[in-house]
Amino acid sequence: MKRIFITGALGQIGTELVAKCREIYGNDNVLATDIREPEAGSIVAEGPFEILDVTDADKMEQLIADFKPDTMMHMAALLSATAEQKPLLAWNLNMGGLVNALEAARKYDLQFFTPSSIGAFGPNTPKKNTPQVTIQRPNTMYGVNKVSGELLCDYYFTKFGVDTRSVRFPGLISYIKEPGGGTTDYAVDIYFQAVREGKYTSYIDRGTYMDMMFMDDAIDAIIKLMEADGGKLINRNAYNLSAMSIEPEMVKAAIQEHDPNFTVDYDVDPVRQGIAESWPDSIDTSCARGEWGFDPKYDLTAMTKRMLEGIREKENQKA
Ligand code: VAH
Repeated sequence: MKRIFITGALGQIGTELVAKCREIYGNDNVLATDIREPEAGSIVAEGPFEILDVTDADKMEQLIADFKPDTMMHMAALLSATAEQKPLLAWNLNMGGLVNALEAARKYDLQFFTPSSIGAFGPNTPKKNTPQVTIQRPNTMYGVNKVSGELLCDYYFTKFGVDTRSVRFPGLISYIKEPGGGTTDYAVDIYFQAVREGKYTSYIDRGTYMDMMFMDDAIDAIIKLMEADGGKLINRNAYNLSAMSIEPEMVKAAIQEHDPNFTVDYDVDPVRQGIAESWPDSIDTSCARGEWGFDPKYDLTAMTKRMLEGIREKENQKA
């Protein structure tokens, strides 16, 4: 992997993935693309950038022909809550964009990464220590997109020899770029509100466990997977990844270690609560650990410290 083409570069993962790839592979070896211009001062704006709607196959292939990458990281997608509000838009963007990206990878012989999600599991998937290979019958459009995407990546690998690689991300927690439209976003919002307001109203109920991971561990995992020996990858369609299984009261307690007066109350959103309850409580990551050395560094305590420090620094810069 030396020269990388990234879609969805302005998203929660894309923003930090672009920065990390430019740090490792060189600023000019990473072409960031997204459907809108980056904001002035954005990390993404510090290197090559092009406007791209991933449903426009011709534009995608024209940019690839010009930039000549060896790797595609396809990050553009609508997240779970938005996808449930606009299911047909989600299907067209999430699946139309993925097919275009896989076709481009096939035609230009690109190594390929796109994320799946714990959202690829459904209500009848085993909830605790969810296996790498198990029942996948999600009841959300996002989940249907993610299962379809895993199968499509498998197909392009077996049928066309495209070096497709993927992971099932848990909720990802970051202070660099606030997410939008996800179910796990409460676990990001709670930190921002702790710093800004000293209190938080959670739309996910107490006791609702979901897998989560600090963004630094997610970005490191993508790089490690893409640099791994492909001959050793058995579950390349999508590796279970997670660093912790947490629920809102646990996050509250971790924040209270820093701010004892921080409070949380609940105003549960039935749609996002329903999505969260259809997902596993905790997933098994032994395949990722065994096949390519996945090894997250941040637990809830370390993540909370980093989040509060990072948000305070951002808020002070605004002041
Ligand atoms: C979402 N953050 O909430 C995403 C993710 C596992 C959750 O896919 O939709």
